[in-house]
Amino acid sequence: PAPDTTWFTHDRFGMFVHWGLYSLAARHEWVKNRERMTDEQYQVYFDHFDPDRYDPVSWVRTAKAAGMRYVVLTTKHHDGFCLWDSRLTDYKVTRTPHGRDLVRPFVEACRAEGLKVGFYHSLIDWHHPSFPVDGTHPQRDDEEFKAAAADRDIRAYQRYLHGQVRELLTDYGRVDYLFFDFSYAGREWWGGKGPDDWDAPRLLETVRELQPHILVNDRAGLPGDFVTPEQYQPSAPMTVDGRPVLWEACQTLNGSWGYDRDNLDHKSPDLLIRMLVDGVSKGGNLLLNVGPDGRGGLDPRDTATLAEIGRWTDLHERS
Ligand code: FUL
Repeated sequence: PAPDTTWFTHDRFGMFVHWGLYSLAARHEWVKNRERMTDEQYQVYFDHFDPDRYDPVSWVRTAKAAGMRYVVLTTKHHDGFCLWDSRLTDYKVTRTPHGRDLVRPFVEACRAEGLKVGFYHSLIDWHHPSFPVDGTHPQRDDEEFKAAAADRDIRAYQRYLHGQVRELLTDYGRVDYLFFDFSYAGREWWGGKGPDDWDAPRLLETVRELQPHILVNDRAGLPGDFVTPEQYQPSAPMTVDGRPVLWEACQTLNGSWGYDRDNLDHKSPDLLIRMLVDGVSKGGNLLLNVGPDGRGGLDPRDTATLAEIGRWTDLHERS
């Protein structure tokens, strides 16, 4: 068995879902970093996490009606909060008031509707006690915090990261797609973490061993099955070292990935359809993001846009 790219180049259009504790703050998924929040300050979102409107079937049906054929959910974003019942941490949904795994019903909803299952998983972790403080970390300017964190050992974090990826790719049946996020070797002011820090070769080996058909992106810092331009549309088919590669542009609806209540910078359905068509004409996919709110509901502005896109794909799509 080898990575299965046939569905990916056929389906072309997927839904990205950024959802987690930051959705309660309702002002961008990097809120903990941007506002330099401490764990204690951020805890309020954990203590109140109880998404009573979580209905993954309706998410998936919304995606399907828009013409999307795969859905990618943030199992863990940079804040470290886990949407599944990981055995390796208490910083997870099953310890919040909600008390239930969110990943399983999501996977089941995708399967029931015939859509492919994707996981986004953050390599960066602002909560784990062994994750060395770098330029992305909310406490990057807190000298006392940094001194106390000086002996953090990334190898301990690696074990956690690899163990969690193993859980996700063992406990939920077939997973079609994995989006790691992210390496930034070379960007010194962010700390320059790269593939060595994640032990990326072994990580990718584990992924392929557990899910031989899976497609993995390039953001563990090693070549993957596809490349991931973020918030821009390439002007030509993409290549790496002169060779054509599969690519997928990920795009927001309003510039924020996580629910951002007061951000009104929405792209029009017309623009989004043009981006989809232009990307496909250059051999690429479009992964279009929604950020459900803290209660799990989709923003009506987003569902209206997706419905509009669906009217277009209904007319123009062929199987
Ligand atoms: C970025 C992340 O830092 C953003 O929060 C978002 O998840 C985007 C898709 O990838 O690198």
